[in-house]
Amino acid sequence: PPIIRRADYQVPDWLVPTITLDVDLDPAATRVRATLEVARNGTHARALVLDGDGLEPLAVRVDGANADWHLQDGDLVVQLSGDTHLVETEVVIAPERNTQLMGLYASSGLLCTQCEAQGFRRITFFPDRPDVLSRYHVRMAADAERFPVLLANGDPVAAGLLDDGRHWAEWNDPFPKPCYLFALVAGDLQANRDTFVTRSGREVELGIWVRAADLAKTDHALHALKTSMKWDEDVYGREYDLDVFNIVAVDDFNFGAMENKGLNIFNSRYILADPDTATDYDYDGIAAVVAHEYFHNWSGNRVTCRDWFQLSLKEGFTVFRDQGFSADQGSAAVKRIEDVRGLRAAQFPEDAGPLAHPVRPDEYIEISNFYTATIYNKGAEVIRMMATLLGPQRFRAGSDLYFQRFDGTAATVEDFVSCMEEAGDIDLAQFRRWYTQAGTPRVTAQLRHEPGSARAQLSLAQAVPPTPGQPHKEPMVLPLRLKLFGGETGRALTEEQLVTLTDPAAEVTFDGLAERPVLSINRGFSAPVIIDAARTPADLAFLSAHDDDPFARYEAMQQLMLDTLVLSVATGRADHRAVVEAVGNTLRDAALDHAFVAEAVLLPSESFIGDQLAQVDPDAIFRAREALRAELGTALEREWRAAYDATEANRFEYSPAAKGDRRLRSVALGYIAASGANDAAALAFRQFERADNMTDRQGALVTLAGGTSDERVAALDIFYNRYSDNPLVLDKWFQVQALSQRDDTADTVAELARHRDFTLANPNRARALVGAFSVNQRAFHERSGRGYRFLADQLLALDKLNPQTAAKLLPPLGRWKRFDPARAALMRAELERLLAVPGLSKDMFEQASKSLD
Ligand code: HT7
Ligand code: ZN
Repeated sequence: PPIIRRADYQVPDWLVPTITLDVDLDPAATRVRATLEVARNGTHARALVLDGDGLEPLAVRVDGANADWHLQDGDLVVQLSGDTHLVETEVVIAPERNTQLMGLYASSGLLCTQCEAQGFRRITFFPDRPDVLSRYHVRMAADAERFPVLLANGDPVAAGLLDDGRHWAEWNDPFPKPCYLFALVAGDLQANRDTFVTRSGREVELGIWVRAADLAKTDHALHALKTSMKWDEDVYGREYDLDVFNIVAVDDFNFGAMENKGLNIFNSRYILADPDTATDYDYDGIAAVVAHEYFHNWSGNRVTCRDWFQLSLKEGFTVFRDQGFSADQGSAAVKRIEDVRGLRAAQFPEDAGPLAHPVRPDEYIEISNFYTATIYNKGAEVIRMMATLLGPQRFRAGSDLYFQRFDGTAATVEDFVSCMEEAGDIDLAQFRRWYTQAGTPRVTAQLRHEPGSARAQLSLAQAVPPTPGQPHKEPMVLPLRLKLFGGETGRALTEEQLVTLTDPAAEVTFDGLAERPVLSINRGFSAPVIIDAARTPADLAFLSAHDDDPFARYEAMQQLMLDTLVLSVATGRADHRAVVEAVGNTLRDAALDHAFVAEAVLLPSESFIGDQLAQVDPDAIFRAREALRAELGTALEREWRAAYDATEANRFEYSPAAKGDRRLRSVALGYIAASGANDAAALAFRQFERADNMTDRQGALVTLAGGTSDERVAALDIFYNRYSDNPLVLDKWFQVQALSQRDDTADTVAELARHRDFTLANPNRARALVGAFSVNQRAFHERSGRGYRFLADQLLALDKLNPQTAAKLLPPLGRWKRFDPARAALMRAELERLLAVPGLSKDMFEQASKSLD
């Protein structure tokens, strides 16, 4: 398959100022008539090329007459003589046979679209690129009984009945948009409605559209929508611009959600919630994704991307915006901890592996493979660093300038950075390397203290590792927030300062320090780097108790746990004393909020421990981690039980404090079970049965599912029977088992893949079983290699239905270089097996071939 290169970008030959779509909807045969006003862009004699994917033109007319056209690799090539023409095309498509879930497809009885990145070309012939912006007028017709609701982008214009049991509706979107933001929905839906009055007085009709039976589960999403609309006005000065804003929830969706102009389409898992079926994690995810898609109305829709290499322009910025929103709704420190944990779990391994790519990539084969943690989460960290360097006022000025200057256009990362530079009066020339160089920088920090002269010297050095195609790296701009604390008194010895490392190495001197200082560095995770600061267990334990930045306290505890575990994996000998003491101190500190305590006492994941090692030994890591868990459980059993009892609630409430209690309660339960206490399974089962909410119920189920008790089987059966008609909760049932630490998880997962409720056709279900299993380090890397075989088998089956979702599940197989030669050979063999299959999608080809390098 061809490689698309950023350097080859050319402006479009033809623009399409307006498009009228007439869509006669039917699941088996939908007729799409498109009328495009086309305008030659510049002086050239090139034909009009309209992208098409699987389309057959039934008619092509230019200015009302039959046209001179041909098909080339699925695209429609039309010879045109003048500078402006009216081009009409007609095609018939079959949404019910669309298993890729790109373009127009059917999901649980409704018809909906997904066009980002390149789905519009599966609906009609069009220049499917984000820098062609058009005004859309859409007329659709459908059976009135099966599809009583007809929605599209923009504002509704007119609607009426036809005489054959069908009805029609017309929608008009006044804002020019790229075709990836086009959407329509037809279905038997009901709306949870409300209004929002913008700060300039525009009244916006809001609607969250779902099946009637799900209506009661939409209040949280609606509340999150209104809160986000207000937040974007207050924090970024961004106001909504249409008279309606609709969200539709669908069951089959390749991603989390989609920001189509005025008509967001969501994976139902990011809309539907009630206490009985959704965890706090689900509730938080819903608010974050609702906010994210809403924020795209400005960062993505009003200002869009020139080409797909600029994807992080909208995604990195919008993630940064949604992170800020979520931080403002509860504990900012806990939110930062969660975001950093996510970055380390998903983005750091990506940056260290064969699929590493810069935040602004230089080339791709299939763009949907680039909706990655690097584009989204590292992209957000890059924006965060600019915000740190500029400070809040100048950052806001930069954002205002960007929105004002590029409103209604398709912009580049360079445009964004230039606005920050201009408004911030700052030189970001070297900083731009964050967009061009892949790989996670590593910073070594060494603090030396001379008591005699009361001076401390901090030596900093940075290195960016080689990544595919980038063997040599230049130094980056690394904003590091740091502070010194007195090792004996615990006093702050300095103010927090921002040291920006730009050279390969630098020295920072601190005077007037009679007391031995302890270094707190990269506070708030001010730079997305790996810090190697060689601090003793005692100093880390000290910081975990005394640092005045909660994030830094968490970091110190994590580092202490990591150092302990890495040593124990490497030497087989374990000294758990410092961790036990530090965790005990945290548990006994009554001033700490429970959500923070729950985060702080969690051990690093097996994968993250593996990331610290030259070669991953999954069994040794599992043993070392379990041993520490057991010791923490036993040594602090009194504290865990106290925490468990103190966090019992009478009634469900969704508030930061109640969420923190539930989180800590489940963590405490896990440690009580790890201690081997006789009553642990009974305790978990009691929690499972008495819970009035899914957080507590799932927390108990996770603990039981990892053990060998009789209660485990009972709880899994009860859970299944209770929720067998709720697909989102059944996903949890599959996922909990796929993540289990039991010895027989690989067998269980193979069995579950044959379960009557398992299907690869639904991406959520595929991810719940196959995706979860492949990140279960111990089970997936079982020495026999059957985990690898299982994944490859599932990928091959899924590739035939939905290549995009299949390709996104492949990366765990590509981590073979990190494992011992026997495992590496088995993993490579599966990648080679995939590549040898005739008809493999280009999505899978790109992921598998790059993973073999
Ligand atoms: N911008 C949206 C991306 C998206 C997507 C990409 C590939 C295939 C399917 C997709 N559905 C949605 C989501 C977002 O970042 O807001
Ligand atoms: Zn997004």
